[in-house]
Amino acid sequence: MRVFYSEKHKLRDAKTELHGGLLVKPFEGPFRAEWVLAGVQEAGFTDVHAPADHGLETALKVHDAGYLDFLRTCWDRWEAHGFEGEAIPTSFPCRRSQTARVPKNIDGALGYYTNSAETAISKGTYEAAIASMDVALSGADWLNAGNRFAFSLCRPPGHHAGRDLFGGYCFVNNAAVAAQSLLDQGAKKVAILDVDFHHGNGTQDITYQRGDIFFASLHGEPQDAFPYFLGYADETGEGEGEGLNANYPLPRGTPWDVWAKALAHSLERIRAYGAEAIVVSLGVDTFEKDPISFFKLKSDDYIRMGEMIAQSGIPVLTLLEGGYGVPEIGLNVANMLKGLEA
Ligand code: OKP
Ligand code: ZN
Repeated sequence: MRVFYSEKHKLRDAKTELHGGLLVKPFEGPFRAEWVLAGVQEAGFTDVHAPADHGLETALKVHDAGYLDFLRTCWDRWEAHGFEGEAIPTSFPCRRSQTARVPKNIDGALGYYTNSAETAISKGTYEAAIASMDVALSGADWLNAGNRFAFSLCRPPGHHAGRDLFGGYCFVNNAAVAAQSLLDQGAKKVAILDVDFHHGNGTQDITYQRGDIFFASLHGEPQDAFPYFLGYADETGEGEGEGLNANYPLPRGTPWDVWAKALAHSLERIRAYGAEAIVVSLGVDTFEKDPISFFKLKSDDYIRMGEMIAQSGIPVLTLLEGGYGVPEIGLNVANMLKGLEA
């Protein structure tokens, strides 16, 4: 399997995350990509390629143009305003104060374009997010060329980024952009299978009304887990997307055998839909030792996860989403890829 990776992920190196009322060192940092790259190379996935530049054409089909421009200019505007810390949003268009208007003040624009306040925009964040998207798009190109598997080592992650929203450590929705590329290059129907511990609220936002993308997500139940406001089982899609959104909220302590039943069900739905490719949003924060999550998967379970997904017979583009804190994230990703090729 070909692996895509860009050194430019290092440009995303925020100093702060708002967590528990404190500004802490972010859970999502450059060390994650280093651990994952080391893990996959140790496991024999050594065919590592830098991505090609793709421009914004595909991104503009799933994201709002004003939003991408905001991401591009945010840091310079924030600095020019005279703020001394990183760009953390503090004021939001919430219930009964919604507006279609984007404030011209950068502090206001930040709140307009976010869905959560833990994620600071820092110098270099945009460049890293675009490189991460290029990593995803190069993986999609590999599938479009007729190959069965690719792994895109995306960092920063993408699945919480909505059409015009950042948050949850995400800026550009790499999975949605990759799915769009697969559709643009000939597929009629694709699936995004989100196995990160957290619900892919951004991906759901982008795909909810679309007939050409089936979205399935297995995640910690929103009553008890970030992102809290989406991810319920009764969210089934709208319009052309009616029936094409499948959420599997699961409780605290969920072990592999329970999780795997939900995976089997989601794969059955994806097969029945007739997807010609599966984009897997692979977060390994389902691991028992993950510092911010509450499932109980073990390292060997990721092998079985890959095997089950490959048994669908459908080409698979795997993208990195979350997975934090412990070096085993490298082993766990490598195990999933080994399972795919088994
Ligand atoms: C991103 B991805 C820790 C609490 C969690 C944000 C979690 C974002 C997860 N401060 N808040 O889905 O792995
Ligand atoms: Zn996650």
